[in-house]
Amino acid sequence: MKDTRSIDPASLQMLKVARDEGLETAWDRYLAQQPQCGFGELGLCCRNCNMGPCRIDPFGDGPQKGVCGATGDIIVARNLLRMIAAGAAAHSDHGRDIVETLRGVAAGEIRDYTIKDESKLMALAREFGLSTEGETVQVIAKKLAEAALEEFGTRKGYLQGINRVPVKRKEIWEKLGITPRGIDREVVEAMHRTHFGVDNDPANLILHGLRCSLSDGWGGSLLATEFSDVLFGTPRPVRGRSNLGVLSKDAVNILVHGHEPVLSEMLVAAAKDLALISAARAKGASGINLVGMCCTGNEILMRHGVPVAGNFLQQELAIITGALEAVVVDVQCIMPALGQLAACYHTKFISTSPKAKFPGALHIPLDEHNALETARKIILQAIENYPNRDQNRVYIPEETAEYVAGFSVEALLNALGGTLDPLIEAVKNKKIRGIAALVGCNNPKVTQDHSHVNLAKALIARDVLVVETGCAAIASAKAGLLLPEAAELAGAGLAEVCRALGLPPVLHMGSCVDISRILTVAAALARELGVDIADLPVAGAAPEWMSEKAVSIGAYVVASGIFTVLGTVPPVLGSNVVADLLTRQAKDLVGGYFAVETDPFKAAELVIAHIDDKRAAMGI
Ligand code: BF8
Repeated sequence: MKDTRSIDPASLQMLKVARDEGLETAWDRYLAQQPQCGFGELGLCCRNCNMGPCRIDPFGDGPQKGVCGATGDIIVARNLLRMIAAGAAAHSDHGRDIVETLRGVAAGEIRDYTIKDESKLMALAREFGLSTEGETVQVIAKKLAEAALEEFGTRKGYLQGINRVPVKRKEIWEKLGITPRGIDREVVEAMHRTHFGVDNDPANLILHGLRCSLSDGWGGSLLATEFSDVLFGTPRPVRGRSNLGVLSKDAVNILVHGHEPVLSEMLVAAAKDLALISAARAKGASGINLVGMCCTGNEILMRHGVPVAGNFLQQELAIITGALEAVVVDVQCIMPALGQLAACYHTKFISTSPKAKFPGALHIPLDEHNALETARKIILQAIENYPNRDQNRVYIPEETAEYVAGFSVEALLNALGGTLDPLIEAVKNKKIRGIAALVGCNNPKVTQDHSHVNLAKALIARDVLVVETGCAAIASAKAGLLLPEAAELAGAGLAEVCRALGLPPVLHMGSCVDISRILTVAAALARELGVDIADLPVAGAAPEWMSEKAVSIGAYVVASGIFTVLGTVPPVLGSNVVADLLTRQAKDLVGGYFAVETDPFKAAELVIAHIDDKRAAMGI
């Protein structure tokens, strides 16, 4: 019988190895959870106070109210707002860490990093209204970082990032009272409103969810992206390889997994250290092979072309290759199962963030003030571990595919010759029908990569330019869609544009916080055309999403005016009121709205119909 857990041959091979070795993965644990809690699936259980937990009977026979009197509509809306708040907090706390690193570098307290993109630093300083005249780079960087830290608890009215959006969009947010004021403030207010006995109006709760998510997209995520570019360099097109076949049979394999580039940048530098390479050789290895996974993988892939071993559902499979000397993690999307699994092999599971400790992990905290030394220490741990590898248990799938990544806004503009005009022209003359942003995770509820790859293929075949981030982009990398040669899979118009500009039809724009790059391009296109973002022939999709961060992303993309298709069902179906708000009323309120479609081919039709509607409305 066909194994429907993945379409990725490397993953399928590793799942066979897992079965033969009697090892469990997320797919097994997902099966063991069946049937999953129906109340939870519908969003109808509430644990917000200790009179509960309460749950609402969706069939109408049992209780229709919690002990406090909360209806299903209130409970579903409160639960969704908490998901958004958690997702926004994760992205934004990541952003804060990057800003604080820049502040430390500028103040001379952190010495192992330098400012890699001074012109971006200057551009951001101007954007923040800071005077740069006669100031040193260090002073400007310090002022900028301090101004950016203000964004988290600002009292000046609203977030700086909002100034990027067209006036029409700002007016919509103002009218609805959802202009984000401060990043931390919106998250705190979300928690306050969902505390017992505060906000009990589903629409009011959802509107704050939109505001909270906007503080992520146009705040925390935007700062994470922009300040990472300043510190580590703005990505430029770069070639590399993807999938588990990037692991080496004879080198010390180190997998970096998580999200923040602060440590992974140092690991990239340390892995080139000749003394460490010699130490690896002295242990019988051919060298050091640093590879990435998930979004920290995307960060170093975008800036250095570091190989990416896979996306979210491959984190356990990478360990099961038996070829990893170390898995090094920081924060987010790291399965707590990794410690126990690593113990079945010689693999060292190393956690590095004081915020994220795991069972079975060796904790080597990253000290930003001594970051290179921390990175060297971690790499030495992996080198020391190489002789413990049992080569008889090593199985590395051969699958790899080349990618071209690194499409920051600046790189895209560069490819277009310095302005958005060629892109606008191509859209106007319908060589490019529209633009779709495909983002998000893997989820064992659906076949790994199936929806990502098939949705991307279906869209490019119909001349929709696809831009991607996160695990969606890694799925496309593995499927060979991030190469200029993939233009042959595109419709005639898109293929012509790709060939003329040397671009792939699917552009990798970075990690999940880098969806802010996509927002920036959408806002710039709208401003150029004198329209609102909601008027553009643009759509979003999260075909295999699973995390709370993805809920925040979906919310800010919709609140920014962009129609978004979800490929896994969000826990809101317990409330017709909330489902109707998200899938219908949102269109009138903010221009964007959600659809849920689990079939990627049907999802492609929804995206294309939306794009065609927008084209017709614009008269193009
Ligand atoms: O932030 S796509 S599984 S890795 S949440 Fe996580 Fe989802 Fe992957 Fe990156 Ni984004």
